[in-house]
Amino acid sequence: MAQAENTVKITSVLSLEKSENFIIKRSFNGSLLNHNNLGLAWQGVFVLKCKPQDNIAIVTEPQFIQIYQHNAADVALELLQGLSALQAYTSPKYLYDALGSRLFEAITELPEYDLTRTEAALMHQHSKDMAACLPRAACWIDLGAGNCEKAGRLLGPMNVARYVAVDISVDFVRQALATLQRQHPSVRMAGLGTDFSGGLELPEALALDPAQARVLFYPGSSIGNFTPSQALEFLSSLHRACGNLRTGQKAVHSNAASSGLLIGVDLVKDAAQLEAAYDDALGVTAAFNLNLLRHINRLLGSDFALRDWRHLSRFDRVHSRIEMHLQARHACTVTWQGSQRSFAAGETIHTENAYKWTVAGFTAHLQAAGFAPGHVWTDSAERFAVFWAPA
Ligand code: AVI
Repeated sequence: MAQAENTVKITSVLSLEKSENFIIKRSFNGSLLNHNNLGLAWQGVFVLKCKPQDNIAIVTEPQFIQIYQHNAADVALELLQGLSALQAYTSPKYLYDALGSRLFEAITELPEYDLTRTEAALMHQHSKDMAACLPRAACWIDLGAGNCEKAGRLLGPMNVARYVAVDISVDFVRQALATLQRQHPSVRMAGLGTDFSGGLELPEALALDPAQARVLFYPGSSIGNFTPSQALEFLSSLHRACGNLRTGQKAVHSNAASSGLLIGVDLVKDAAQLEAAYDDALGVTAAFNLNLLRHINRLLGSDFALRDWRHLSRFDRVHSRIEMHLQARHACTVTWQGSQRSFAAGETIHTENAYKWTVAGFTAHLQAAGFAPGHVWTDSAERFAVFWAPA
């Protein structure tokens, strides 16, 4: 019996019925894949009859951990602080309710917004080169994973052994992770719901192996939505997350290449091109920005009228950033939770910054955060860069 368990080759299920003379008995939480790649959920002890030559996949279900808990009072306080400031502002995270996330996906399809496509092309074009720089059989930690599409394309080429999809809610990654798990049965997967915008903390519950190299994956130039000082703090937290969680020391890696950060960064370019990317002809970015007011109305019980506001985006060369604002079309008063604010015609709410970096500037920032010099890949027009920064 024990010998039988050890000798069965486990790859993918061809048939569960045809075999008679072989039995595997295991206790686990997981699924079996049938030949259509459909998972059958199993829990507890099961007995499976098959022959040694049968190909069988035993796939554990992804682990799901939810840390972030929505606290309505904290959210209201944060929003009220920003909306009451002399220059009203809101955190860009409030752009992403369910509709906002869909509108952002639509933005990535726009001809004016080539950031996502350029990054995907770079990853594809240089995947061999990247695989040579990055640690093999590593644990990939995908920050802002969403539909897990970007990392999903790299799991095979980069020989990923473990994959952790991080987003504010595990519900955002649940479906995608289940699908990915079926496609990559040998990769151990987890979904982590946490708000990492203030710095990444990896919980003990993940039981990460300190001896396994880690690749922190942060594509999409979301780092551009942090100010440079916030970005430095955030990158420093990522540098710490490359190390040993329990002792606070660097992990001991058996792999030749060490842990590090693989990050996509949008670069400074022509102002007209940048402004078009954040104010497209179809008005999708305008809808994305205006939708924030609906989200705030739900969170705060406020009465923003969308028709009173217009989308504004401009490139600020001094700060090297696109600024997105919502501008009052005329004088209006907005009320919330027993209070109110009047906005003069032309007054704005600052809703997002998207910093555009130079290769030299971002390299220096990575090093200030503790990363070692690594590698950078850019497209021929230097519109976008992917950095590999070893810890
Ligand atoms: C998510 N983030 C990188 C996007 C950006 O380009 O700053 C968000 C966005 N805002 C307007 N368009 C896209």
